[in-house]
Amino acid sequence: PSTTDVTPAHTKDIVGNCAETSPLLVGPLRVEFNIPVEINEIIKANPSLMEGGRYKPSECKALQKVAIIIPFRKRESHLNYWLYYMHPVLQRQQLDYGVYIINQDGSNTFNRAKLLNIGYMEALKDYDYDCFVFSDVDIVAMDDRNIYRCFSQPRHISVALDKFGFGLPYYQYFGGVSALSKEQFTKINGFPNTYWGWGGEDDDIYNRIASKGMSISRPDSVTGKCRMIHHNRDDKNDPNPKRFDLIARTRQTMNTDGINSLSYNVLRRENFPLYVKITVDVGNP
Ligand code: BGN
Repeated sequence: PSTTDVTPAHTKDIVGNCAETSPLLVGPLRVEFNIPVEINEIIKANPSLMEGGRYKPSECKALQKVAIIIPFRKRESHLNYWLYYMHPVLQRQQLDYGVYIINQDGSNTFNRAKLLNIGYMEALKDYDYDCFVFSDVDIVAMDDRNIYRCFSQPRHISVALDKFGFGLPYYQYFGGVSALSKEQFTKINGFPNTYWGWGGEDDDIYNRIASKGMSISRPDSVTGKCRMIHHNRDDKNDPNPKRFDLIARTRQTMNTDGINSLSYNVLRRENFPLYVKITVDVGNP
């Protein structure tokens, strides 16, 4: 009993802010998708995580509270790779973060951007997040200096994907992984709910950002290297034939299609050791 720490709880909470650049970063990482990873190994390798894939550095006060939102449907093996590679990276980045898997129920047409809107709403019910990272489940950072946090302008994170030869496919590309502060997200009325199937929703988000006079912040193409897991096209996610017309009209539609018009039903909310999984009915086109 004499060794018991009797420091009053409140005095122990006084820790300084984390540094602008975490001293724990190591730089380039080896990322491969050849051996499957097992969920229990990932849990063992990340003992500091709290239930629901929550983490907060103990050594300093994190600069941002980040919700990582991942739209999802039947990609368990990709999710395992993502968790295996990204949890250690996010902890070295000294983020106060939580991981939200937004699982589209059923087998209707996929709606990525609506799932992202839902993730934003649902994460805010848990915690006072001030930054939202929107990530595809099949993309992993190859350098931990590519910080999964928000910047003074909306951030594009996956700027040098292997599948695009480690560069941008076109200058306005905003797909893959991006980060918006609560303020930036609110300013553009969130993301469109009306893009069913593959393609264009990221371009719509770009249009929203540009129309509000914001610009895109990006890491350099070395820090921004990312790997994508190869896969065949999913069922019920064919290219959306309406996407060309929709992206031509973003400025007319964005004020009435977005977070202010979002409707959905939560079917399940499950707390797993490495993430929160929220299964939702997003409706039909
Ligand atoms: C673009 C898609 C994006 C996609 C990128 C990279 C469209 C809109 C009509 C031109 N945009 O062509 O959604 O992220 O390719 O694959 O299809």
